[in-house]
Amino acid sequence: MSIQTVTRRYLLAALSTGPLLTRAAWAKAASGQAGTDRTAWYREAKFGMFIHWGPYSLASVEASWPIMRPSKEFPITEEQYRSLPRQFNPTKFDPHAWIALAKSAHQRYMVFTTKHHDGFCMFDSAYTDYKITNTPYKKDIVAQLAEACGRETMPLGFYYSPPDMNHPAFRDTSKLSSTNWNGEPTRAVWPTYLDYMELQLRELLTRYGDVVLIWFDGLYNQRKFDGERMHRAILEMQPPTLINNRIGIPGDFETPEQFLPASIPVKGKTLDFNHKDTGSQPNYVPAPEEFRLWETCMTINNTWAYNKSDRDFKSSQHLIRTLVEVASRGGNFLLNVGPQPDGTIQPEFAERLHAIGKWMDHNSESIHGTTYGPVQGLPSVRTTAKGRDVFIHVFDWPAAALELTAENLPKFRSARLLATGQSLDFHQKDRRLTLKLPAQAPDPDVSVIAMRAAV
Ligand code: FHN
Repeated sequence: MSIQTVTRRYLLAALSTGPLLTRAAWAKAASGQAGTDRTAWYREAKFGMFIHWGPYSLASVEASWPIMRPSKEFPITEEQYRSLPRQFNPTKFDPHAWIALAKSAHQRYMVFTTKHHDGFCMFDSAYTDYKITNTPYKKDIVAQLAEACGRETMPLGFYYSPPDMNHPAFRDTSKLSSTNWNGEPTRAVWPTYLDYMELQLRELLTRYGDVVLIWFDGLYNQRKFDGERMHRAILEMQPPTLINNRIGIPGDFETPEQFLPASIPVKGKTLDFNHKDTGSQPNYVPAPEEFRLWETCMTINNTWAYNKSDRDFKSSQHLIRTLVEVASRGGNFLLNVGPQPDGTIQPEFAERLHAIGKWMDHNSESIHGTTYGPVQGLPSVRTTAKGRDVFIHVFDWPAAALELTAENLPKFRSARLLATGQSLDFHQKDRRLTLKLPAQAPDPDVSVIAMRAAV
């Protein structure tokens, strides 16, 4: 499939929920010129759904870690964990329901766990018996999800774990995973495992339609997985496919996990995926060419997989404000759901996604297709930018007027409340902008003011 066609499909996906690209950008993309900018669809999408699902969901335990690092939190033996596929039969799995929920939240791409660290394949791989088609369910989950996403123009990416507790060339499987879960690359059989990885990536990129991104999760000492080889294989099959930074080479985007980088990521500065970024320059606004694409992934409670005991759900307001925080620093937000064993998504997750969607129904213009805003580091205001628009996101509504002082504010010619369209009076002198506001905040979670620059 040509890059132009692929680009058009992603753009159709974007247009499936309203006019999103400027006319010029659409013309450029539709002409295929944007095909040379592989990340255009991703920077437009901004908000995606992560999905962690597998037989582990039956036991309400985290994916894979209970056998890698046994803990009292998830008391299950490796034998019990590995027996779960024999009971896995998600008869209520409906990919269209997942897509509908993602679209209701204005999530514009999905990333699904095709194989987590445990090595269990949610697709019908020819290279292992440890897979979904060898369960009572018998059918290929990835195939059904890919078919539904293709039908509903929902861009679909694949999470793929290089660590694989099941493969005897990744580790000596005569021992418990807890003894060698980081893999044993010095064993003579290690190259066989790299061949296995490449073969499975070729399956994933030739059998299931357009794959918008590969989300590797290499954990530690990632260089052992020969990222260059895996990148070559992926891009040989689907050149537009984006690749993250978790197989030992930078790839297309950074992946801070469960946290926001304190400053806007810049090229040449790698974010350690699970250690807080100290933020060398917290309020620095980089030039566009300095900016490093990034995406933070987060759970709604604290578990990536389904866990009926984890009732520590983030509030809808917290999640909406996190989406704004991420967008205000130029990032994508990959918000995770862990479906229940039967394939349905628990009401607490659905409820929060619907609440985000309600907010996005009249504020998505300030998120989709935007980048970091010109004003950074203020206590209860965030900004995003798109073309000649600057969107001011107000967390705590002030009594009468909002005053912003910033070095690089453009000269504005108009101001309006995004939710109602109401025009606002404002005064701008030098670096100071003063906006006259109605007493009542238009939105209890985050109210957005759309400023249009003069040029
Ligand atoms: O170990 C995994 C974890 O289960 C989950 O998949 C997250 C998602 O990014 N990644 C790893 C932890 O960093």
